[in-house]
Amino acid sequence: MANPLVGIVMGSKSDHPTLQPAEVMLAKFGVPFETRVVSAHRTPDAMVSYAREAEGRELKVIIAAAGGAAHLPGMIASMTVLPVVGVPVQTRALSGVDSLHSIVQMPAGVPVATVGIDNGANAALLAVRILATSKPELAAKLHDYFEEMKAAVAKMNEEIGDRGSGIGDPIP
Ligand code: RP5
Repeated sequence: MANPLVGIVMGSKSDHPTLQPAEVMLAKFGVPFETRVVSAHRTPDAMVSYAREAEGRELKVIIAAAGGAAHLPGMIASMTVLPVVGVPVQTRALSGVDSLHSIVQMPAGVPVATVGIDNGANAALLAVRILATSKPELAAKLHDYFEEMKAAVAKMNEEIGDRGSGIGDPIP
């Protein structure tokens, strides 16, 4: 695989289901990435090394997912100038609102672009958009993706059809 442009990191392997759609999306756009477990609390030294080395390794965007006391995205953003996209992971106790509040409430000066709870796909799409500002081929693929979404919605409307005669029936 080519040198990764996007670093995907997560606080635990248990976060991977949230990030799997991010991997699928990056692969769809042909963006090379790497995936690592880097815990802010269990392996703080590894987190510091990862964040400090990321720019020199020519990563361009970091996607960081964490749940609960989700410090990983913010701590990484405090140690690199690369854009960091935070993904709040849904938790059992507090449904991921804890993760969301922890990731989104960064102090002025250290931004983390935060997507919705468990929305790994949007994290990848935001990373692709960032990369596309300097890669016209990715911008072209994003335009194609818009067309795909448009076609998907048109198909939904075809399936719904004319509801005038079937009000109350379930949509097939
Ligand atoms: C966080 O604690 C991780 O990001 C994960 O979401 C959560 C639980 O981790 P495990 O106990 O499943 O390893 O640091």
